[in-house]
Amino acid sequence: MLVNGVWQQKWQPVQDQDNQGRFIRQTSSFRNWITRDGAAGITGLGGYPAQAGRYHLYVAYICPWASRTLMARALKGLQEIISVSVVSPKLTDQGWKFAGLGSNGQDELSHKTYLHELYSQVAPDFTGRATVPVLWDKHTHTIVNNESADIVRMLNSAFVELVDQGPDLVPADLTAEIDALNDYLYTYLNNGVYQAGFATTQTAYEEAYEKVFTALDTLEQRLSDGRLFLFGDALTESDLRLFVTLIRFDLAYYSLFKCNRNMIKDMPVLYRYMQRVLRLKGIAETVNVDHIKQGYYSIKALNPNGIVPKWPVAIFQ
Ligand SMILES: N[C@@H](CCC(=O)N[C@@H](CS)C(=O)NCC(=O)O)C(=O)O
Repeated sequence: MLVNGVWQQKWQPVQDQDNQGRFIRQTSSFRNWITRDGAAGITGLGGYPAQAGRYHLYVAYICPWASRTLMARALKGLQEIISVSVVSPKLTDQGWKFAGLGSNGQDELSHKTYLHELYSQVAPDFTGRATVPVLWDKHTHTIVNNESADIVRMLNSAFVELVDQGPDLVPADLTAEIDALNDYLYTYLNNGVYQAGFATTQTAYEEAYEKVFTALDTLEQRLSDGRLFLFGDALTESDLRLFVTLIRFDLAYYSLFKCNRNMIKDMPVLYRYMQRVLRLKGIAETVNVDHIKQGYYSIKALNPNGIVPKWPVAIFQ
């Protein structure tokens, strides 16, 4: 992580923990908004109007938070409007490394080697983790936002005058229910699996494990009335949040994070639901199984020798 803009080598014991060994995720620090006309958004400064070709997303395919921004970009037809760089899947001693698309392995856009260099360029005294996703403004060379929840909402509504495509992921009449379900999904499932994986006490692990499987059982039940998606026949933001965890579950969370009561393939309703979302236009391109495997099993704190298990499971069947 960065401390006062300087990279610290001892970053791998991932994130923070409380005195019971529970994993605590860092809160995001760049919270500006792109809006239709550049007016200030919910949490941040204005000055970021929706424009084609101006913004860029830095993502990792392994990262569920980054992947939900990629899903929103695909569903809303913004591939030509917002460009993307994908970092290398394996976490290095200096965090995320650009995938070397430009000559000499540097990012074509920033000419940097590591993501943390982007953070310290923008905020020379930045203290915190250099996380993906990063929404970057190519005009002012700055980070607009590094909170995926905000980015998904911006992509849902800010660009509609440029491209009016795809579902409204947060319809006004469902916003409160979506927010409530999102909170539940985050606490019990999206972050729950990480809390199981990064727990440093048996109690913290078992607490997280119970949350994860309580959520999966609840969702299996909710979806078993024949509905296509969490809120009925139309896809919403909550579906993006559920999908990103489901698609990584059998590949990484079941074994590496010890969420091993059962796999998603053993939960028929959730498995069919996952395949349904995966088949939506543009979604399969946001899932890179090889990156997911390589990336998770490169977390040294959990897997010091970096052995990547063999997989009997084909999630695209
Ligand atoms: N609140 C952030 C969380 C992002 C996050 O935790 N990203 C992870 C990858 S899944 C990361 O970049 N970790 C690098 C680190 O912790 O040093 C969001 O949802 O955008």
